[in-house]
Amino acid sequence: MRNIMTAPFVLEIGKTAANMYRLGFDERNSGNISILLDESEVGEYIDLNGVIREIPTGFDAKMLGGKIIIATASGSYFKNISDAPEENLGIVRISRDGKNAELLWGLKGGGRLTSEFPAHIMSHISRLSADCENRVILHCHPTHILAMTFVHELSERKFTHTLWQMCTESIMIFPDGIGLLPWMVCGTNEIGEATAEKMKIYRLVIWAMHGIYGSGRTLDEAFGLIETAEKAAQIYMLTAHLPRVNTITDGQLKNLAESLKLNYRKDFFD
Ligand code: 2HA
Ligand code: ZN
Repeated sequence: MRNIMTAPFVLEIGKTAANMYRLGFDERNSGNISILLDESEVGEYIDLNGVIREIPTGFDAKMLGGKIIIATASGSYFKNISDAPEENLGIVRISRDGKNAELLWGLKGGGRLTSEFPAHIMSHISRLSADCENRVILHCHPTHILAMTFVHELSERKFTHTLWQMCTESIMIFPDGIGLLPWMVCGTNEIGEATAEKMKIYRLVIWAMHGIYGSGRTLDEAFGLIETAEKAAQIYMLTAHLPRVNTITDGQLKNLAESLKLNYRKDFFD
């Protein structure tokens, strides 16, 4: 067996989490990450038959039965993951009946899976139905996205359109737009179901006055979506209270999208 502390998926989560902490996206124990892993990839590092304990999922996760997932632990501080991966991460396999997560590694000291496990698992199911190569779900609290949900109308169309207008790259990176949920109690199956419903069509979903979910085939892709949206939100928050002298017009945005042959949400323009 190879040393799991050197596994690319462990190292990558540690590195990304530390980056997100430094960017201010993940204060204290906020944020959570989950990544679907290939059996062959994990099998090089851990015994796939050695179930340490069974963790009830509390919802029907049958659609992911047999899948192996690495996820952050409940209460884990993103700044500390790379120093103590075994305490701050867990690798689980969803049981065939979807009722349990079988712990194969990590959550050392009796740790629990992220409180947002329902939202992660349900979102994985949705994203896989849209893109069979999607592997990553990422949640965090980017400052300007959050701030913007306090002062901008919470309409998916208007919110996305404003973010598209703030940076030329926005429409190139998320032409499919951003889903938006009203404030809800976090850590519940209800917010998980609502997020997953949005994830059927969006790769990004904002939780008003809380944070954002991003998804992708890789951690870089999911994180890249979030940082692009956050950058646009930052420009908005820096300029919303000032007289607007210049703007990227709808015509210019459409020209850009058409010239790049993007499959963009045409209905998000007025
Ligand atoms: O894991 O961010 O939404 C802490 C959170 C809950
Ligand atoms: Zn959160």
